[in-house]
Amino acid sequence: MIEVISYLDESGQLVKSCLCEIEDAVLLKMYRTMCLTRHIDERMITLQRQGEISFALSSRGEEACAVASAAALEMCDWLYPQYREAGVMFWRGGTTLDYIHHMFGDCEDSILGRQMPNHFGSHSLNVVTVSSPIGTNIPHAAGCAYAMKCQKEEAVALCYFGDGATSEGDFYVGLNFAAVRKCPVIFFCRNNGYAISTPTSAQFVTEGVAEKGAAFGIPSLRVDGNDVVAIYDVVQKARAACLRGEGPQLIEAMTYRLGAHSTSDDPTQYRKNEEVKAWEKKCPILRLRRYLESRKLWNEEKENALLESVAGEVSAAIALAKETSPPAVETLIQDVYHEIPKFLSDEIEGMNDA
Ligand SMILES: Cc1ncc(C[n+]2csc(CCOP(=O)(O)OP(=O)(O)O)c2C)c(N)n1
Repeated sequence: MIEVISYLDESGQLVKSCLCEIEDAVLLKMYRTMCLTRHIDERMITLQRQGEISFALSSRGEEACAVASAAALEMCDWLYPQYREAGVMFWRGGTTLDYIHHMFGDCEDSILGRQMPNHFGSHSLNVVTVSSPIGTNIPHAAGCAYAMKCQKEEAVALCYFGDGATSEGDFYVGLNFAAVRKCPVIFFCRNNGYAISTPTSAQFVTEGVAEKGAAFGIPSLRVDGNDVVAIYDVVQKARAACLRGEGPQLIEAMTYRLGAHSTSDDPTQYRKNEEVKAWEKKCPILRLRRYLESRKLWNEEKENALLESVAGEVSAAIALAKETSPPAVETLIQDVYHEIPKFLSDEIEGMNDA
């Protein structure tokens, strides 16, 4: 059985053996970023139900994976998110307003509504745009890491994916390439128990995903995915190993998807409420809050001020996005052709005339 590395227990106390030290400012920024992510997710689901946006996915319960891992890296490192990693955008300085414009797919969305909601990305933040086909980001990240190795860059790529992505061929292709070429890439799997309605028990007979990394000769470990301290520590160590030339590293973060897969899903059809309730007690945000309180870094007053400021920031951004026009029809084919074929320019003209 592979051990699950965990430093912060459910009551927010650090286990004695923990040697990882994280600066207070980093802990507080992680907490704010996780709270912001959760609040935005909740508001986006409501907006979808109100018909304001087309679709929404949430990282409820999994916020620590994105935020603590991003916190352990440097800005020069390239990130390849799946779609439950909005927290990396906020950690790296992406604004609430930019994110909400993206969720609306309006003319201020950096990708002009040409992707689904939650398919964020940012060139300036070194975050590669989310790709809908599951698992395709895995060989992309391996290739990026190989290029950085060839160019002798002091940076790594980190690729996020769910347990479901490890049932795709791209997972095996990406891991094997990275292992053979000793690419400086961290494969970060959020094992949240499900690929939509398919539980991990129906996907593989191993205990989890770490065993699969070991099969490629990749150092692979399992960490508590709701524990920011443990995630920060293992990602920092994995980065150092990559930069020492030790090749790819795999981290399996054990977590749970507390919400539905997306606004197109009803999880009551395939899992029991007791299972969800048990995981709610392991909430990564609550656990970090208790730890901050035990270190006298947090209290009720600060909590209320934070929630108020986050709610205000998000409401203001939503109000602006509601007033923003959709992208111009021409942008549908912008950046695709050197010379736009006549049949398409005719179609665009027809749509504009309609
Ligand atoms: C190649 C491919 N097959 C199927 C889908 C449909 N699909 C979208 S998300 C998803 C589940 C992915 O599960 P997992 O990787 O565990 O991530 P999670 O949603 O649990 O975070 C599936 C099957 C897809 N987008 N791409």
